[in-house]
Amino acid sequence: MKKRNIGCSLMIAISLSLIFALQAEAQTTAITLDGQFGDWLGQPNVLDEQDDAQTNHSDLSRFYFANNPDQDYLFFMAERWDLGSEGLDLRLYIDTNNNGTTTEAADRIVAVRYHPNPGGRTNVDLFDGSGSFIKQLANRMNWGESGKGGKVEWGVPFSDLGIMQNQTIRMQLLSYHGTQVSDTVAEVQWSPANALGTYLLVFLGSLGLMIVYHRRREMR
Ligand SMILES: [Ca+2]
Ligand SMILES: [Ca+2]
Ligand SMILES: [Ca+2]
Repeated sequence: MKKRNIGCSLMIAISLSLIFALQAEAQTTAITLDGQFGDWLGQPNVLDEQDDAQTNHSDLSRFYFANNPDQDYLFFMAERWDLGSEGLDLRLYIDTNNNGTTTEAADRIVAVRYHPNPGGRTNVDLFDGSGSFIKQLANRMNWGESGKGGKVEWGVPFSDLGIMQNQTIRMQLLSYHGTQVSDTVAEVQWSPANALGTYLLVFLGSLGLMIVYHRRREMR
């Protein structure tokens, strides 16, 4: 019964996420990496439920993604339920060739370390799917909320991801408690270049559902 309830709540959460994502309109402001978050209003996002993580400070609530017109750059924002002063460790797994696995050299892992004190300090490192370090994308940038914070934003150039306009990718955001996965947001499939025009395709695939469901089962 408990497993069925988990599956049911996941379905509801993901359905709500899809609604939020499809509500995204073209009338949004450009994203700026500045530790301010009004620019994310109306951008596509995925909802994640509360009290499903290993710790409160790593319990994610939303994952946002966007790109600006005429800029080959992907922007992301993570939000947690707890507005605390503790740090937040994130990994964004990007299946760049959209084949259902994130462990290939062509795939990417974006590691984000955010600490509200001092000043919402944020470090971002880029790895390929096999775990090999590629480059540092940010060092002590003030891209997160300071004080008691819950939000952090970051960006990755298309060139560092090895993707082109109109290329469909899959993404999944995880938070960590030490070396263990703490929280997992539903997988998103995205064609970033579509955000430049009037049509944005956001699809939460059945594979993503399976991955999330099984990872949560493993956590219990
Ligand atoms: Ca901003
Ligand atoms: Ca959560
Ligand atoms: Ca792949």
